[in-house]
Amino acid sequence: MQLKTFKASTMEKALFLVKKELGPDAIILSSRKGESGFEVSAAREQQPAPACENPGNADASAEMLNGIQEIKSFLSLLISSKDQLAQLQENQPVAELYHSLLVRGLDEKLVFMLLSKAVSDFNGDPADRRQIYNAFCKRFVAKISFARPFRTISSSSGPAVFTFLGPTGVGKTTTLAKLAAYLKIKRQLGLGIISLDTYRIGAVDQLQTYASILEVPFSVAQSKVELTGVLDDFRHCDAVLIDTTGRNYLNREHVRSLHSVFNSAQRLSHFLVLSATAKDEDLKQTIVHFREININSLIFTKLDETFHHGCILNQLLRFNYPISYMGTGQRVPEDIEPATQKRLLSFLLPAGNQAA
Ligand SMILES: Nc1nc2c(ncn2[C@@H]2O[C@H](COP(=O)(O)OP(=O)(O)OP(=O)(O)O)[C@@H](O)[C@H]2O)c(=O)[nH]1
Ligand SMILES: [Mg+2]
Repeated sequence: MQLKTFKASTMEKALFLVKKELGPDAIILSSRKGESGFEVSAAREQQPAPACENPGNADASAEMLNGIQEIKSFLSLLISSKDQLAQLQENQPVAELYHSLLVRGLDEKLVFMLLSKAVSDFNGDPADRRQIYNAFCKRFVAKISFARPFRTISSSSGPAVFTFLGPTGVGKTTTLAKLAAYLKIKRQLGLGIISLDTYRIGAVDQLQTYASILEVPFSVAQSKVELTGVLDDFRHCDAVLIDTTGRNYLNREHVRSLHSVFNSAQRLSHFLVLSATAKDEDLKQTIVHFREININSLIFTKLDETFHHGCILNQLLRFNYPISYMGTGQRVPEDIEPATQKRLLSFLLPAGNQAA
């Protein structure tokens, strides 16, 4: 809606200015006679933005349309199931659980859908909070998958190559170092480490330091061609870990330029590393942008820096990506753990609150 006030010496002149500037569909909101003449406030609906040839803007429009579509589908879900929603709200244990899950940062729509299904398991029979919670957890775990990306590494078929992708400062390099230590020390595998991050000052030194502590060969590549060459140098390794530059991946162009570095012929497993402290909507958009790259699994870091882990669960429920690891602190190599069902369930409600 575009709003404007017009001043003229007569009402006719003021109305003429309104029509001239806002067009014949302008709506008159108010008119009054002031000391210096007539004042008319008018409005008109904003014109839709013209179709745009810039691909960045086209992406933004597509995203906006997706967002609108999502709101529409949630509204129609709410309308079509309003009786169900009322029932959920009337049922005290269900309503309590519903609100506790929202407080933990879970998405309202996802909770509503899972909880409605959990309640439907009881066919109208009364159920206490524990029974409903258990039914909810059953539905929840059925939607989440886990990846164990290093389980199948074998030296016979050439190196297994893993990349660490994700936004700035989420812990890509630190996570790579933690997992490199695990592969080298616990699994006794022959490793190679490559840095593609020549963008940030000090990034190469940071990773090189970890590589030399672990006594793992290290190389830097600045282009697709160089990466192919370095991977060839590491062909006798069991596994190769590749660090990448952190960028603002809310900008889809950055994902595209990252993607262009990888050769589609190379068999790469991509970890998308995300911070548990990021906002739900930003995580969602980042994952949407990474759809162009064949993501193998998600890694969430900085679990220790937040009390509410709902945003992790939201992404796992929304997207089909499995979760592999979780970073729980700054210490290398200690602060990392494989994601498990038990641990994710502990994020739903604080212990002690689950059975109450
Ligand atoms: N608390 C906490 N800090 C972490 C964790 N993982 C990494 N960090 C810290 O986050 C900061 C950034 O870590 P990096 O590994 O450099 O992050 P990055 O994604 O490689 O950063 P860029 O390469 O600049 O995009 C460092 O201070 C790490 O110690 C974690 O699980 N918990
Ligand atoms: Mg880094």
